[in-house]
Amino acid sequence: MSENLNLPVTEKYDESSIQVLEGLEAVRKRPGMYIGSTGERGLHHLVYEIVDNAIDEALAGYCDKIEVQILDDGIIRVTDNGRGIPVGINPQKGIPTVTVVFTILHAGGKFGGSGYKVSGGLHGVGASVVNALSNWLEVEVKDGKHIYKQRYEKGNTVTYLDIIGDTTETGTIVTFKPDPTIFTDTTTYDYDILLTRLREQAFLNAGIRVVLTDMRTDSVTAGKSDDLCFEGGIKSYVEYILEGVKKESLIKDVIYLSGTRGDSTAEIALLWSTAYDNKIMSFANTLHTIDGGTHESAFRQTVTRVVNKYAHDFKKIKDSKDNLKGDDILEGLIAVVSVKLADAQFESQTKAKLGNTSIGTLVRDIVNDQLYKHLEENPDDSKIIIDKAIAASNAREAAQKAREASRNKSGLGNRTRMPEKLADCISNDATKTEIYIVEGDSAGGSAIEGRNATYQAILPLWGKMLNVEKAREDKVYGNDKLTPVITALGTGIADNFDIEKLRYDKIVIMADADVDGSHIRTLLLTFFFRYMPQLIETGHIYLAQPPLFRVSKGKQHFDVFTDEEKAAKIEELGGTADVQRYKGLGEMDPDQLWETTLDPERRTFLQVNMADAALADETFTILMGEEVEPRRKFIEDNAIFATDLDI
Ligand code: TTJ
Repeated sequence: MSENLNLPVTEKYDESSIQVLEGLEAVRKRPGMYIGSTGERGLHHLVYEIVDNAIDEALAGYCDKIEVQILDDGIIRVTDNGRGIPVGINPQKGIPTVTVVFTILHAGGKFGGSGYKVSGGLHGVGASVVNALSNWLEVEVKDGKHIYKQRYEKGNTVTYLDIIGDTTETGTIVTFKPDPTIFTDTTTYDYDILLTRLREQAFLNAGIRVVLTDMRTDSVTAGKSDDLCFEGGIKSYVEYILEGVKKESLIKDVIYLSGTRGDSTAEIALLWSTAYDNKIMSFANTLHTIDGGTHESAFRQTVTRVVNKYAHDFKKIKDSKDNLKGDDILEGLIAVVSVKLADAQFESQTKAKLGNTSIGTLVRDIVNDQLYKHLEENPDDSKIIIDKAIAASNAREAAQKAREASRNKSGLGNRTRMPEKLADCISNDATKTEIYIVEGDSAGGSAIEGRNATYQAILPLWGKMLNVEKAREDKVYGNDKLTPVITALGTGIADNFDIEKLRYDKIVIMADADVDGSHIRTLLLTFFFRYMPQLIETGHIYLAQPPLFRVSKGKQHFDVFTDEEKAAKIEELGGTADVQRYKGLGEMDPDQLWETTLDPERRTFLQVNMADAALADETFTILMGEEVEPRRKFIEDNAIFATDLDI
């Protein structure tokens, strides 16, 4: 131990630096502006903000290991073995740089400003936001001589930057507890959410090692640990996605293309697989651009152009024949497009669409030159890619014919016959009506009896649904499980989708809280996501939340949704009460179903949103693969892809 124990670092460091700093007040007032949301997503975002700083240090070449630990009591610890945040006095502010990093709001925040930071840029962006939104945060810095430590509460310094010991090591440790008065939905970290994002970072930053460990004693994932390090970078990412979808690669090796212009770089890894859809993941400054943007559209367009050009130049398709369509060329494509640039501009509501045009040009030039060259040099690959595109084109034309045939079958113009199973509502005011898609005939029967028939339609579904991911579009049209859903909604699907024809305002999936229920929910969500994404985008899809218990005392009844609520209610009733566990929707009588799940005054719905669905889609593909066990496990772990919404 050092004799400097608990001495302030410098005499200049006086009381004036221990005060509420204005910038952070703003963060606590409007947290959503800085971290997007105060829900589960925002809670996890705090970890990414801190880890990003350590990744910057790793990218600068000074750190080769980053540890993220989930501790009890909602606490997170991030450790790196970099140089350590500087502890010297910042000349502008007159306080240690590390204190500046955690207590002064930096410009260009992810959600406030327009740009994102780039690796090698300003360190500590976002750390002050995390600090402001934490009950407490402690930073320890090892600079090869001393161990420094400072503690903050709700963003305010509460101790000096103390020297608490000596060391020959270097690095930074940040430990924080998110403030439960800010994160009112949940303060429980989800191992798999963190894992997904950290894995993404490890793939996009080749060679960086990130170790995630669940140190909690009371977690379902307690003791779990993942050591993430991918020397192959985005090439490994493409292989990982391929493994996840349980498909085979059609070509020998992952194709890798890259280039630099000015201070922008683009890296692309791709292969063609036996899948029927494509999976193109794009990133800008390691942030997933879910809505794509200039880099992704340049990639799609140029791959299409290059394959067509090659096919014509080398007489693989007849001159007289039209170009192959983008969708057909891209069928089976698995690709990761990662660009890094200064001053990234993001568009769209979710800020997940890249707008910089110059990066599109860079991607276009790289694909034009390097992919064409690859096709020339690897004729075996080229033949397979073109044959696959031709097969896709034929399948698409067949599907189009099947679709036209099925549309003409009714022979009644716009009036389609409704499915036999549908108990439709009386009103046809599509701004007020609701359709419940119900798992199982017996629950369907109770729902039909219990509903408000003026506005509520019931469509019972039964048995295992079609696995959408494994089926081609032409099969989906003929499937007897999904056809009633398509017909009842009235919109058509895919290219023929027309929201104007939607027959209901709310589409409510109602299934049990067990594995089979999850299965049906997941499959329906997959189906909507793939074939009617506009329904999710416009907020029409909901998940019903049937209660799990009924707590009764005398004539009073209370329906509750969780074990915690049950315990709280019993307590409230004086410690004793009768508890009935609802085994499933099928066992509720019509009145109970009305009271708990159908009555607009009393029910709870979860609204499915596009961001959740997009995130879910990454896993859906894995989920819907051929192997049953991982799928079942995943469904059990993640039954819900939705955010809470009381209606
Ligand atoms: C800055 O330039 C001088 C040497 O140290 C550089 C730096 O800031 N390194 C650094 C910051 N390493 N690790 C961090 C860091 C790590 C965590 C976990 C959290 C934060 C906010 C910063």
